[in-house]
Amino acid sequence: MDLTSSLESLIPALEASLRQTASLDELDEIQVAFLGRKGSLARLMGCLPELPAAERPAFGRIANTVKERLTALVEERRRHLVEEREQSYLARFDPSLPGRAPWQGTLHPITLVMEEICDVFQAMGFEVASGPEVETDFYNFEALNFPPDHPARDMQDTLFVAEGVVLRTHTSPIQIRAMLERARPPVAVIAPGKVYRRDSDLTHTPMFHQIEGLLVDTRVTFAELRGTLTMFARQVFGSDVAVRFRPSFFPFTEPSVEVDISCILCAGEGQNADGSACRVCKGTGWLEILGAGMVDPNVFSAVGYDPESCSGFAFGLGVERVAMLKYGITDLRMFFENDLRFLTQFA
Ligand code: 2NL
Repeated sequence: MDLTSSLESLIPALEASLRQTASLDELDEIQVAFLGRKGSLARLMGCLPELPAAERPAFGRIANTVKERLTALVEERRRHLVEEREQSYLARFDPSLPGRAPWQGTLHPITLVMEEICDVFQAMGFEVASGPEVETDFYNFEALNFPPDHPARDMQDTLFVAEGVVLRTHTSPIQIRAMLERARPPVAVIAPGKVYRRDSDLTHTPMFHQIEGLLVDTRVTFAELRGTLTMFARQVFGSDVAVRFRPSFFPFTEPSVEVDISCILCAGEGQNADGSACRVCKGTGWLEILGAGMVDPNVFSAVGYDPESCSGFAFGLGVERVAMLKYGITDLRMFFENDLRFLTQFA
């Protein structure tokens, strides 16, 4: 067989091969065998120099025509096989099957409790404020009437960023800023946020959440403090809880109180039906939920308010503690382990 016939015979040879090609992988192999750099066509073209010079142009033309034909045959087969693959996929695909619902996250229980508490105070007319987590000594301590040698200012208790710069240890600085932003009372703000302390054990984490509140006007009395915080406690823990106020001390309030509610597990009884001590209140019948007090005159002076003509109350609570009491959670670490089996229960 001469070279030209050999060239032309590639066409029926490829056609025969393609008829037996069932997959795209096989097709790739056949394409290489016929049209590849070392394939049949290339091998025959390699014989060109053996031909007499006069026959070479004609041979070249035929070779090109054969190449085009071979390429067209491969591509036609490829289209067919791709189409077949899609058809078989569609045959297996059931469009009537229900869709897979995308995974949807839930709000963290701390976020939920924080929002709930803010809602209660917003309904009473308080405005939600926020501020930086990195604070200066002035906003975190000095304006709040902490004496220079107060233990909270110690490296032992506070996380320092630089000399005179701290991670806020409470959200009070937000309220100091709120007062400075307003030339005069009234001020009614609620300050939720993350706070930081140099503390880490079973019942303390270096970061936790706090909500503070502040009401300043010309004649705010302790009666407003009692009424406001009693309303708050009943809305968050139930309308039947009893509330009591015990004397306490904070540098930034005078007088200061700690606020307890009757135990939500034993209803203030202090014991279970069988007479054993209640595990939530440890037998006391009371749960501490808040610290509060009348704003110390020195705090008003620090923000340029006249302590003679204005008065106010303030309070602070730990969100993790309130969330634990509200939901009966006994292990603080639950909030920080990010176990979805725990977190998704509060949605
Ligand atoms: C607690 C006690 C409290 C305040 C926070 C406050 C803020 C300003 C002025 C005066 Cl700007 N007081 N905040 C007052 C009393 C208690 O927190 O046990 N927190 C977890």
